[in-house]
Amino acid sequence: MFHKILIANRGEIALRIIRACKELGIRTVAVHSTADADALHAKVADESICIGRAPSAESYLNMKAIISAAEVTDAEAIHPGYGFLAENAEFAEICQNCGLTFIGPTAENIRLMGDKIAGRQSVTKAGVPILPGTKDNVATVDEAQKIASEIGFPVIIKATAGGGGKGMKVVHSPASLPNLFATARAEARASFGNADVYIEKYCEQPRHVEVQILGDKHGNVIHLGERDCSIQRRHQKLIEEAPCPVLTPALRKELCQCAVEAARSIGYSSAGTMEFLLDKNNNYYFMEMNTRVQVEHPVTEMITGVDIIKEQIRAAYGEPLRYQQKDIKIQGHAIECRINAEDPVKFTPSPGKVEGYHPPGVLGVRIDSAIYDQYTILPHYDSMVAKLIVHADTREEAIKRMARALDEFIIGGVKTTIEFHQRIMANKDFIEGNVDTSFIERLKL
Ligand code: MV4
Repeated sequence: MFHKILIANRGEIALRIIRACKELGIRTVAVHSTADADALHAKVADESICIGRAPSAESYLNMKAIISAAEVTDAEAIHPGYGFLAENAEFAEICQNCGLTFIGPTAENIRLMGDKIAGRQSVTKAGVPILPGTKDNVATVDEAQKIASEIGFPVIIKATAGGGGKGMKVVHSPASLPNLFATARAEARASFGNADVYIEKYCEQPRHVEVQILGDKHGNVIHLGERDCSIQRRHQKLIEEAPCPVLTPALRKELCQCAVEAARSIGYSSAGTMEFLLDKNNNYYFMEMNTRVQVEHPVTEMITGVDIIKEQIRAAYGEPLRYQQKDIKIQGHAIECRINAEDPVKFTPSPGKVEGYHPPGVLGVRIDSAIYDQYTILPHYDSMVAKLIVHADTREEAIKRMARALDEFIIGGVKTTIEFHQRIMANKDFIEGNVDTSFIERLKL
């Protein structure tokens, strides 16, 4: 096994990876910005190195500084976590060229799935259903009009280099297309440095269902079931759960098998996620693949008992998966609430000093967080400060357990979204599993 891993991230995910390394007997190197000298990940790692100033571009996205830190400390591998450099194919390549193992898929797989058109085309070859749409970029308004009328309105314009919802435009009529097309291209260029867009049939009020994949370097690929991530606001997931409350066993089997075939067809060798839209009639369509470990991976860990990060590290080292598909048993129900240091109504950031920290506990309650009493939540980074995850025998019990845990959870000194989550746990539609991706927008608070 690796002797030493550098973790190119911060916050709860850096801590999560350090904990996995400790259990695997691997030494850890944390990297941190000047502003993060007091951050927990930098304190609990075996070594820690400052890699630049507070802005991410100068530190957590600073490839040269990170590679240098790995070289100075004799680390053999780099775990990128999520965000930052996790889906940067160039970084994965640089790691390999420097003799460092990138703990993730190959640069080719990252690049393939980073191009949303190429990703769509590639899974289609494995027999995975996609929504009707273009096989190439759409360059002009005329072309866009022609395609939209063929597919039928509403359509959605998406950035080819995008993902995660940025720069997407829903078009309901030919009259509104020219402006939205131009805006989509401009936003794509501004966000991704690439104005390319493509067009798909728009699926109304879908659920977001994604399948957790684990692959290794021996050609084995398994799934760990699905997660329902329909509770989102402006493309930020707020609550995730597993399993999806509306899938029948037969449909679950089909969807998960489909995701495995798609991953196998590209020789996927790490942890990854296939994202699908599930429409009102329970038709599913591939959206995109995330070639990283995700924020919401704990709900899958809770219902399967599989430590996804440890498996991902083992796979990167070249070990075969320790599980076959038949070993994976889904047990009970898990829910995760992302707790952000934000105004619970306006969702505006609320950084500042934590004054009083009292986490909930007892059976079936897990907290992934890197904050502590008197810690100062910084304005420079993501506002997520804790993930509260519960596990119970049934969905109904999991919701009750989450409500109880939220009631116990005290994060003083800053505003948090705890009270927002309390309202959701008491919401009739949520309790009945009657949600889709526009649930939050429709919510009357
Ligand atoms: C869609 C869609 C409807 N139809 N594609 C949002 C994130 C990005 N991965 C793709 N997204 C969507 N793609 C078609 N053809 C609706 C969304 C979407 C969405 C998807 C999942 C979760 C929340 C969402 C919120 C708005 C739109």
